[in-house]
Amino acid sequence: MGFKLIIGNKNYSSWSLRAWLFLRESGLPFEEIRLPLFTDAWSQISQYTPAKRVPVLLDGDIRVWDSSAIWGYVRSQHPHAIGWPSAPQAQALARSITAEMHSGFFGIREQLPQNIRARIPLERSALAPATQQEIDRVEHMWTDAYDTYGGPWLLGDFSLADVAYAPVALRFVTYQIQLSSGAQPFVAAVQALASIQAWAADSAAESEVIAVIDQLHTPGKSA
Ligand SMILES: N[C@@H](CCC(=O)N[C@@H](CS)C(=O)NCC(=O)O)C(=O)O
Repeated sequence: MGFKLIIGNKNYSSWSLRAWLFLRESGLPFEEIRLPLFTDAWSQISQYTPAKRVPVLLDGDIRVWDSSAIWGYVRSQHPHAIGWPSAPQAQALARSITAEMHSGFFGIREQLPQNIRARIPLERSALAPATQQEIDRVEHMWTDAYDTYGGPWLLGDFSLADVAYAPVALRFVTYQIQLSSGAQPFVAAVQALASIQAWAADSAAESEVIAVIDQLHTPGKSA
């Protein structure tokens, strides 16, 4: 019996994308079950996880939720799935920045929510100071990683750090956040991935709209 992955809307669900991208880039087959957030179908989520969040991985009657738990569980069975660099220094950085994403960047999450098919140009100066600082942090992180490891991905070869930050790159595209030249190669690498292009095409074809996200930066409606 193969894996099944429960995901939310491709357009809006960044954590779903992280689990999906990991499985796709690992070359592991899986069936996709899409439960668009906050629709009638979404109520089925409680059948799959008491946490009521996506993504959830089903492996027969085993259920794993939370993107990082899904990576770890799958990697325990498929050691060649996308993982960490083996060199200690690179691995330390990859693990650290990935954990930083998993447990932080609340300003980016709140003010630049994933909305892959939209283009909503924003000036950095229009964002809260804390969000601007987070964007600066990401920009420096990506620049330093490329300076140190030389690309084509953050730590050289594609790793879980790239999976973690791919949705952030897509947010910068949505909101047309101008990045320094040192941080641009990561955005370009993410956009060039066939798996990301497939996910973006599916996002564009989705009919559901989460108005609070689409209208977040509409004058008079912003938070
Ligand atoms: N840390 C979790 C986050 C999961 C999460 O917040 N998922 C969002 C969609 S991207 C969700 O299910 N939201 C539903 C809700 O808030 O009710 C992970 O890594 O999987």
